[in-house]
Amino acid sequence: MGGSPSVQVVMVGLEGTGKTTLLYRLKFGQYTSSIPTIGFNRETVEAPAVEGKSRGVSFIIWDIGGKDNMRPLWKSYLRSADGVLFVVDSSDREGAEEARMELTRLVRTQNPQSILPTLVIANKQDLPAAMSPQEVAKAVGVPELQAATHPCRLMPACAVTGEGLPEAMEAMYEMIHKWKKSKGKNR
Ligand SMILES: Nc1nc2c(ncn2[C@@H]2O[C@H](COP(=O)(O)OP(=O)(O)O)[C@@H](O)[C@H]2O)c(=O)[nH]1
Ligand SMILES: [Mg+2]
Repeated sequence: MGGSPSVQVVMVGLEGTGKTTLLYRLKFGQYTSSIPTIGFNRETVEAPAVEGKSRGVSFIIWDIGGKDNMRPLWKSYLRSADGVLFVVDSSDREGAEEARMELTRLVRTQNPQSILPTLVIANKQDLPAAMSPQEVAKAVGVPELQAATHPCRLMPACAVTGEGLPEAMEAMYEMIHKWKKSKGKNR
């Protein structure tokens, strides 16, 4: 086919963590107010440049609603995906346990031979009550997944200002690239 590389990612997480805000921040380069997602949004976005350098990668991002009745569907979206973005509200200490359970479930329901690379985004880092990236990682069980050798990392961000998103998308791309190489895939 040629042209610039394109990867598909599924974005999930509890409701109100900022997924749709993040999607439109990437799409339009500015804050766009959103309404709660019913069903899903799908957009193709160019990866933002990191330190002025663009890789020219495009992401097809599926933003799946986080209401409990949508969660059983998360898994079905994984089939055509190359990676998962799991968005967490860093200021929501009470929701962290539920996020940990959903993240663990999402990883564990996949075939152990082909668990998709998962990037946890510790969003809303701008809020004074936000946990540090290290605290979020611990709260949602990232160290446990890494200890089980699942491809999982965490990056901090603020979807409203876009801070951290270029680095987060770069990390997601690197994880996918590495994963595809290890699986001998070049889709
Ligand atoms: N302070 C702050 N608010 C955010 C951030 N990202 C999203 N929000 C707000 O969180 C609320 C839920 O966002 P939304 O994108 O609809 O969440 P979704 O349910 O995960 O799609 C909205 O009021 C957003 O403006 C962020 O990084 N910082
Ligand atoms: Mg939404």
